Amino acid sequence: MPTYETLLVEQRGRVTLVTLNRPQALNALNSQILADLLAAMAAFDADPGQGCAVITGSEKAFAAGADIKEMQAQGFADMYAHDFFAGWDRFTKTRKPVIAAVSGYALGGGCELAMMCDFILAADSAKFGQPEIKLAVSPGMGGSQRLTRAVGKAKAMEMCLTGRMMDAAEAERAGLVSRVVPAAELVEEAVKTATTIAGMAPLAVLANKEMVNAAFETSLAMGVQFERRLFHALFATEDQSEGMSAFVEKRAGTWTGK
Ligand code: CO8
Repeated sequence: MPTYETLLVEQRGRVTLVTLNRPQALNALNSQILADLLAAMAAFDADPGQGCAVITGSEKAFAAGADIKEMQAQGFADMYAHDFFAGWDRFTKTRKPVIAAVSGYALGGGCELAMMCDFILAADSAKFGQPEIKLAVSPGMGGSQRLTRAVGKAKAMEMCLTGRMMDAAEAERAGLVSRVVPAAELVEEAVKTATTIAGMAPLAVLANKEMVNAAFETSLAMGVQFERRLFHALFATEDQSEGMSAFVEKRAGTWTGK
């Protein structure tokens, strides 16, 4: 297993558990964390023994934003010439599912990273916010778009314009997180959920992720068509025949990933 400067990565069966590890900066997302996360996600995607990833932070902070100290001295020319933050788009190209397990602060880039994952499990201590406006900037890693799609215009606009935080209960009501669990059980629950996903037929997992994501990029008719074609395509897999035979024969299916 490679080691990373800013991450702890361990494999729990078919689940890759990635812990953001810059405690001195409340896991603020600097260029090193981005480089490490991209490398860890590429290794996860390429490993046929791994089926689902969990990204978590510390009890106090999932991540308190992009690294303000790294951005402080930058001007427009540097930001534009280097297309600052564009690397995060590569994170969203991870093909296998990634769950964000959020405890404590998920602010600015931290909230945006959580929203780049496929879904968010929140500890009851979680706090979500886009406070960039207080620094006289704005979300820069997709927050204005993903938050709006997740919780609707009213809440997204209020949060971006005031920088107010949402607690876990409000985030669940608003549809930002899939579930809230006690903080002490967060990582265990996320790994359990990831283990369930990693136990499914691998091609069906990829297809399900791809079609849900298509809902954000297409019209309803195109999305329904895309879903149906992928559904048809799954009937070309060995695992589809195994899955349906196993059901009829009242036994558990075993998957080949083919
Ligand atoms: N960047 C760098 N360092 C940070 C960050 C951050 N985002 N957040 C916290 N830290 C550091 C603090 O500076 C402090 O370091 P030190 O001990 O050296 O002073 C250490 O982490 C601990 O933080 P605090 O002492 O502040 O801890 P508290 O418990 O008092 O407060 C908070 C916790 C409320 C989370 C507080 O740290 C905070 O408000 N942090 C900043 C939150 C924020 O504004 N996040 C948004 C950042 S901007 C962003 O994410 C996207 C910008 C998009 C720009 C677009 C460009 C293209």
